[in-house]
Amino acid sequence: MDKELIQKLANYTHHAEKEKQEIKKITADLYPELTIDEAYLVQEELVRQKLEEGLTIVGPKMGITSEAKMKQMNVDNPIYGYVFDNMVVEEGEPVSVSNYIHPKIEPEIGFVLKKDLEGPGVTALDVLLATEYVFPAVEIIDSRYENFNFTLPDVIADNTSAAGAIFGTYLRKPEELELDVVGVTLAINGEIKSLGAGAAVLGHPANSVARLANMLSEKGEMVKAGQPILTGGVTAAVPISPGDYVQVKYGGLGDVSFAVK
Ligand code: 0L1
Ligand code: MG
Repeated sequence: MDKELIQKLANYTHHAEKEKQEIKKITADLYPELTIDEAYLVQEELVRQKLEEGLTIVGPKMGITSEAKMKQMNVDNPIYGYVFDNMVVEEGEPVSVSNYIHPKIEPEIGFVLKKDLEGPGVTALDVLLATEYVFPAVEIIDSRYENFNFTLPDVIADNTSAAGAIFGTYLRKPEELELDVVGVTLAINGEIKSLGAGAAVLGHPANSVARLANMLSEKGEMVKAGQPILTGGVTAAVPISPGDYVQVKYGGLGDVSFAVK
């Protein structure tokens, strides 16, 4: 795959994100043979373009972390992308649907490490020992592709649908709770829309951070201390609309609430 094509595909998803315009998936006809490795090259170029525009990376995010989603997409590995500074919504601020194409929200468990983690061979125990604190978070995903319809390479080239993040401020040491049995409910206007437990994330959210460290090691990178890490959806993603009031509760890990306008 030559540099020109990588740039063309990164421009394609990047432009759609900036213009909030739905696009056909890359594999529909632009480049049907896109592989996972090539898709990460496109993602790297997209990240490079964003950095060149003056944006900064806040932290990495994991996606496709539930067994159900992995089976549905017929893959063995989750995927990763990046949350940028312009995606962060401060807790308490409303989420404005007009900033997105067709946003959905996912409750997630976030980690902040006190030391860098470099794979290969990183385990969940290594992650827990390296963790400064865990926190509740909500990710806003907004695939740039029509109807959230994509293959795995497509979504990797679209920075794994990353569009927004609300980082809750209720911080806990990982030893203070069992993250696999943290129950999560997501209610909109008082009605429960989805629910789950931390174990939905690769059996335990620490496994997700370990997988991230091990995947990043394949390109000589590591998971860095101090960055918030989104480990993947604990429940199914739920669409949001103006007028919604969202309340997400995390057993033993606080809550995150916000209005949608
Ligand atoms: O964060 C996620 O799990 C989303 C990954 C991309 C899949 C999607 O957009 O549904
Ligand atoms: Mg997510």
